[in-house]
Amino acid sequence: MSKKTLWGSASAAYQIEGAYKEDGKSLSIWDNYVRIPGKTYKGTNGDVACDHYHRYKEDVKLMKEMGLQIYRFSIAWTRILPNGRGEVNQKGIDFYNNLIDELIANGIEPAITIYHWDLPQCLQDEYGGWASRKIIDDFTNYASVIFENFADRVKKFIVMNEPAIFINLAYLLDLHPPCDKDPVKALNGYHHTALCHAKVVNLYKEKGYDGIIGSSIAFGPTYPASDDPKDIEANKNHNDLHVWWEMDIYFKGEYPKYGLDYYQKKFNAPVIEDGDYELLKSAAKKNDFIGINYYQTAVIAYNPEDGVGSEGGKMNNDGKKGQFVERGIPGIYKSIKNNNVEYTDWDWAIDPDGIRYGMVQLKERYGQPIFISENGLGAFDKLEADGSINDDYRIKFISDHIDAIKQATKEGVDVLAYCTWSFTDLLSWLNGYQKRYGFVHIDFDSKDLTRRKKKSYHWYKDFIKNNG
Ligand code: BGP
Repeated sequence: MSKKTLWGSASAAYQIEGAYKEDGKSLSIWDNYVRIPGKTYKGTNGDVACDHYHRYKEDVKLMKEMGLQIYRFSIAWTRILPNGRGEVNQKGIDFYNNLIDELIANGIEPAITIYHWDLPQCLQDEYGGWASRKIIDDFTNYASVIFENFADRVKKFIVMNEPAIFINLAYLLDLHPPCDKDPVKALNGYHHTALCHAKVVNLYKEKGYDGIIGSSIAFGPTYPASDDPKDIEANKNHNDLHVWWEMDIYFKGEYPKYGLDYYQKKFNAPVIEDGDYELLKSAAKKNDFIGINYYQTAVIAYNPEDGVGSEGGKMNNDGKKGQFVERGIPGIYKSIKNNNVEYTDWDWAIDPDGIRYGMVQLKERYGQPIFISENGLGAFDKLEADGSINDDYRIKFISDHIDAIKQATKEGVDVLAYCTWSFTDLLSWLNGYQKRYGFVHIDFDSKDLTRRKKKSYHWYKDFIKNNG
């Protein structure tokens, strides 16, 4: 393992901060969406969440005691620019300044995610948010406010978190705000995220800040279902429509040809304006790392003309295992169950070797260092009568993935940092508080949101102490 790999954890503003309308913060699309009946598991929301806004010192103290080397968190746009643009809210800036200073004082490197899904509602209302190119100027301005205020002390920036997830769940699957099903908006929206990333990377470099910058993609490597040439071709086509589609435009500045032909023919989208490729390519060259959030792999098979579509079944957001459904594009591909691996209670495939396999692919395709910005296990944890939480399954999950990462480094992959998802338990967007990821248990039923160290907390602490 490269000596410089930093061991850390990650979070996102909406999932931990709470204080959803305090100190001048305006409402984001998530603050409103969670109030629509039936949208989230049992109507859970982030109004209070972990109350990290008021308790960040206690959380940082726990990080320090663990020996965490890097902590990735996101900025809530609505805290620092309540109108989306214009007047800066000093109280929002103060909160993040305090958090950054507290981290640094405790020997933990802060890493900022600029956008982790909580768009100001006012920009959604004004011009339709990500569906409009107007987002580009507002986003770049928002990023510039972040750089001006925090880049003196923060040296690692992740511009976008999982753009394909927030776009596709909003514009294809009706599962994220603004729930506006329209494949053209999905394709254009994704293109706009890439343009925002590119503008912000260029801005950061032009201003000469002395840190590194990239974006994080939800990376799910895939295997063909068999050695049948039809499955192998289906897998290749799937990746050109999704996996490489999502990555190439960020890290090469172009779309895979098969995917572009398919989407242009079918939807006449995305709309690519003069100068877009130039911008995207110039930023791809300056990008410092590829961020990946790795949870699982998929198996891809050929899908006959009368086969499954992208609809059907519901998403497992209650943790009742066994709700996996095949989805795909008739005549092209479908994703099927992997019978060689175990699944979590939320039907996510557990495949540690997949992260090695995927990172080696990324090294060959892009040749850039990798920042693992999320990896972790969502599970039901049991709080024992004596206050202990014995999450041996999480220890196994994380240590198996770290072993695979070590193997990848032997195969030449440069890993800058590894951040688990997550440090404390937090709100899972659609799955409520019962799907837990943290090293630190939070008793969401108790009034004071008691923090307790899980068994995995002590394990990761020892692991970091011994440098892996
Ligand atoms: C990623 C998000 C995180 C986090 C994680 C776990 O997609 O970037 O914010 O939520 O997945 O997902 P979930 O909470 O759905 O289990």
